[in-house]
Amino acid sequence: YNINISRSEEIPLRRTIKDTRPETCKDTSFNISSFPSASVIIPLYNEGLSLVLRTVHSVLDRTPDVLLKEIILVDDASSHEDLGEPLEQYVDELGEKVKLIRNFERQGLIRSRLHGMQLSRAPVIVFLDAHIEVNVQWLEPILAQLQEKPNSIIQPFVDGVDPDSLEYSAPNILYRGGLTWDLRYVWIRLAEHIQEAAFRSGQPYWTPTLIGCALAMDKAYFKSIGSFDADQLIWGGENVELSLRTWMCGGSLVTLPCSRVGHVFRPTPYKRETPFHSTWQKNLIRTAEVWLGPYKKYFYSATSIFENRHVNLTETEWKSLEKRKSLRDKLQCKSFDWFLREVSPDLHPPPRNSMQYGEITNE
Ligand SMILES: [Mn+2]
Repeated sequence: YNINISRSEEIPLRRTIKDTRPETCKDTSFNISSFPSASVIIPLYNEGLSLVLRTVHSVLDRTPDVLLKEIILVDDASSHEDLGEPLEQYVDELGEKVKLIRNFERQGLIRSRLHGMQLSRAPVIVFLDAHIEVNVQWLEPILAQLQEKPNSIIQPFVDGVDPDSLEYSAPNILYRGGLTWDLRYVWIRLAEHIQEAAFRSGQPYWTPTLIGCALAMDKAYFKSIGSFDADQLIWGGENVELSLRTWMCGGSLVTLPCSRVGHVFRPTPYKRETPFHSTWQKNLIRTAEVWLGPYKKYFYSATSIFENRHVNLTETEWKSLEKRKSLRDKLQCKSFDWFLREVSPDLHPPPRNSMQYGEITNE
């Protein structure tokens, strides 16, 4: 599932990319001396080496030195040989800002991010996938937003990088992140007039859910709302859990049209196996149990149509949910009902007296 390295080497690890920001962003100047610095945390698991290096170089090249505390690469026990010694040697040559730490055993994306965060030294943290290229002046709008509203979690505007040609391109629409009853992230196209206004002003706009490949936050705030659920497994659903928790517990999620990062969209090994592999499914069960309240029945109805419907939590896993429930109570978070009404009106509950939930397919 990795991009063929020899082919992608033809595109240099450091390159000029298309500045996809709305025009208005290009005139903005920032008083960066007042900004906090950021630690960029990048977990990787059997990623194409050139993709990892392109991610790292893009951050080094397009972030003011004074704002970048460090880049922490967290290798999640990859088995690819070029992520061993060759990566280590390369990282050594990049100077002391770039660090490489390794998990002895596979921990998954979620715990790798938490591991990186524990070692980070800056007040702001940015989580990036290992197949990203950040664009011009990507960090400054994030830091400005966090300075103004520390209780927001930021999603830069996600552009696309083509998995075959590595061509960088912006989608021609603006979107918000939405939600389905089986707790998947979906793209919601914004109304034309909202898109136009956002393009014209470059102003931040809110989003119900995060896509997950790039996110930034004030570390103290992130910890205060329970960072990630460390009992979630490997990968999947952590973006939805964090989204619901942030909104319901008094924070907000915003997307910044002026902060652009390109993400390589491609099938991941996980997604290839089944749309809902069992660890992802378990993570979603955790999310539904803690955050959906009486609406969780719709989640269970919606997921029963998928292959892995027999997935269940173990007794220990059920027990570990208590920590998250008491966190929810301690933070006095609002109800899912409130979330539906105020944040995600696009997600309609099925009619109250409905008898079946499913889908119709053509043979
Ligand atoms: Mn990704």
